[in-house]
Parts: sequence; C-alpha cells; structure tokens
Amino acid sequence: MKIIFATNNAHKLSEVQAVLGDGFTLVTPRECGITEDIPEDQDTLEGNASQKSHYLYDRTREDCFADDTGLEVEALGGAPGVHSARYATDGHDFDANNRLLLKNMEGKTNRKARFRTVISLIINGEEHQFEGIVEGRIIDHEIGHEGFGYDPMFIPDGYDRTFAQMTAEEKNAISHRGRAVKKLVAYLQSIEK
Ligand code: ITT
Repeated sequence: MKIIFATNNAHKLSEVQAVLGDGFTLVTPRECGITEDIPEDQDTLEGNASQKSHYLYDRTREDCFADDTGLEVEALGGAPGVHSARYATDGHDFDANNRLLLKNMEGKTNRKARFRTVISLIINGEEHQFEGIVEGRIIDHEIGHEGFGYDPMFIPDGYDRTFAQMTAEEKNAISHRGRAVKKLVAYLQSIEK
C-alpha cells in the first residue's frame, strides 16, 4: 500500500518506514510536488498533526498521514511540548534546543519527561488519530549520536541509556513514534481485510 507521510525530517521518515515494514511504501510531500513548508501553527500536537494531514489531503485527495511530537518535561510545566521544534530559535536547530533545555533544567531535581506523538491519518476522506507515549527522564548532559532532536538527553524508564545510544531498532521498539505507528499499522491492516 502506498501512503503519503507529511514530513521533511529524514530521520523520522526512516523510523516510520522501519516500523511500517515492507507492506507499505511511504511517499513524501516533495514526491507529490508539494515543496513548501506545511503549516503547523496550532497550539496542540493533535491540532498540528491534523492541520498537516488535512493540508496534504486537500491538495492530493490521497490517503495520507502526519505526525507531531513534543517533549513534555514535568518540571517545566510540560514545555517545550508543542513548541519542541522551535524551542530556542525559529528554525529546527536541534543543538540550540538541547542547550536551552539543559539550561532550563539546571538545578531541577524532578527530571521526569515524556515524548508524546500524535498521528493523524486521513483515509477514504476520514480522519483517525493515534497516540504514542514513552515516559523517561532528562539527564544533565548529552550522550550518544544516534537518533535526532532531544534523544541525547532522554533516558526511557527501565533503561540506563539515552535514545541517542540506541540503535534505530531499539528506539523504535519502545518509542513514542514507534508506539503510535504500531497503532496506525494495526488500524490499516484491520480495514484492509
Ligand atoms: P516534520 O514536522 O517535518 O515532520 P519536525 O522535526 O518538526 O519534522 P515534529 O514537529 O514532530 O518534527 O517534532 C518537533 C521536535 O520535537 C523536533 O524538531 C525534535 O526536536 C523533537 N523530536 C520529535 N521527535 C523526536 C524524537 O523521536 N526524538 C527526539 N526528539 C524528537
């Protein structure tokens, strides 16, 4: 099955393709001739995921999905949350975001955090949402070079390594996005029958 996935993030694309498996071929917006940035200016992950999938659907009329992810840190009142991509700057500057998070976490004893992903799927013109969460903690320095974004500072509960120290396979097995994508696959398989 071919399905359009609204992302410009190559890491995300390969993570999602790995969880979806060979039965699904992901098509990027660029491959559909959509080269502009897809707007995501809502104030919730649900709103952004839905805005992105509707943007694609309105232009292609094809089955498509989008995800939005946020890192929600308890001691920071849930920040950076829906603002995770633009925490420090207007762009997607992972290093600047990570430095700001480390600074804002200085002296905090409550290190609890979670990644939350919301996927919005539009299939046969109808929207369905799927959520994936992984709980963990933020450490006080960066470790590891795998993954992307806040991965070098996040240790999932039950582990002693950051996401950036895990292989893509290990991260996908327990991650927010991996969990949300598994729900998406289960749904797609259930309606294929
Ligand atoms: P697209 O919108 O093009 O898909 P993006 O990088 O903006 O790419 P999101 O809006 O979903 O993706 O994610 C917001 C930010 O959250 C992202 O820029 C990263 O800093 C962070 N993030 C998302 N998923 C992550 C993950 O699996 N590990 C670490 N950080 C992540």
